[in-house]
Amino acid sequence: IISVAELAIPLLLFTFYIKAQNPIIQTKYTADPAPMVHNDTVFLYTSHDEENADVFLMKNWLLYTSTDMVNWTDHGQVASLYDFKWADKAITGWGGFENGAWAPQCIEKDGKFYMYCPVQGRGIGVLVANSPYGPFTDPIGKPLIGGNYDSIDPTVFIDDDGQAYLYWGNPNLWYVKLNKDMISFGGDPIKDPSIAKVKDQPDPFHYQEGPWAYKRNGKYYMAYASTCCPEGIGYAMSNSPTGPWQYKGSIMDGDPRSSGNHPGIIDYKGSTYVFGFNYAIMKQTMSKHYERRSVCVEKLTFNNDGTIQKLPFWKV
Ligand code: FUB
Repeated sequence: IISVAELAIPLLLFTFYIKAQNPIIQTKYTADPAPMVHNDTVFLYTSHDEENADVFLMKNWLLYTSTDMVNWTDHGQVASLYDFKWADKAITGWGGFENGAWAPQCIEKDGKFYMYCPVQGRGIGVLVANSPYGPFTDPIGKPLIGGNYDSIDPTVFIDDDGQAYLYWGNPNLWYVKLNKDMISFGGDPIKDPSIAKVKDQPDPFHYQEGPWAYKRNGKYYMAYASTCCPEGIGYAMSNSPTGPWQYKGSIMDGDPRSSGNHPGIIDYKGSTYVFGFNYAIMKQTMSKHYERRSVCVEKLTFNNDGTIQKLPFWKV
């Protein structure tokens, strides 16, 4: 008969082995994780902070894959700013062209992969591919969402009835219902007031940017980079994908030494994971606004009423 101690040691070792070491990507600077589960594999699309930046230097989007949430295969660049011919290259400064490949998200529908990409300052574009690895091309040749709608940080969600929603924005949360083709919509974008910061009101969990739509047990969740700055990860819940959203609290507070954050949530092999980022491998002598970020991941635990248990922040 095996003793409890004999059982406990391999169990402990196994638990240690399967826990990812954060940051999970340490060979490049990555931010704005957008995980997608397809055919038992996690496809992790990220934005990419380059060296030599004063603030943001972001030209392309990267892809990593994993089947165990511990080992990640680097597939390199999956798309870039240069895939959008309409993106004006003449702009310089903070909004300069090569500072623009901000937070993307990719989703599968009917065997095609749609990647929504902000070109900071110019709008949100969409790319399409027949494979999650690409090659991705621009099917419409213009921004899907023009530049006048706080147009960064798209998140896309397809409900059980097949209706797709695109949300985005900083400092406001906007959304549209996408048409079946995933590359068009009717009417005007709608601004959601329900989780916006109320001017001059203390409110630690208000929506700032980086929305991520997610559904579990019939309840809709909107996770987002909350407060500013530092940004933690907050979340709100609703009975409908179009809100109104109700603040539920903080999944993770912001590390005081960091600046941003950006959630991505998936269910995979029986667990729910939240991705985000920290500044752990940026040189400690750099200020937090030298954006050299690193994607991290943690398991989420839900309470019986669907609310989420708070996690400690990823230390810088
Ligand atoms: O990575 C550039 C921007 O910083 C993202 O679009 C925001 O969500 C924040 O992470």
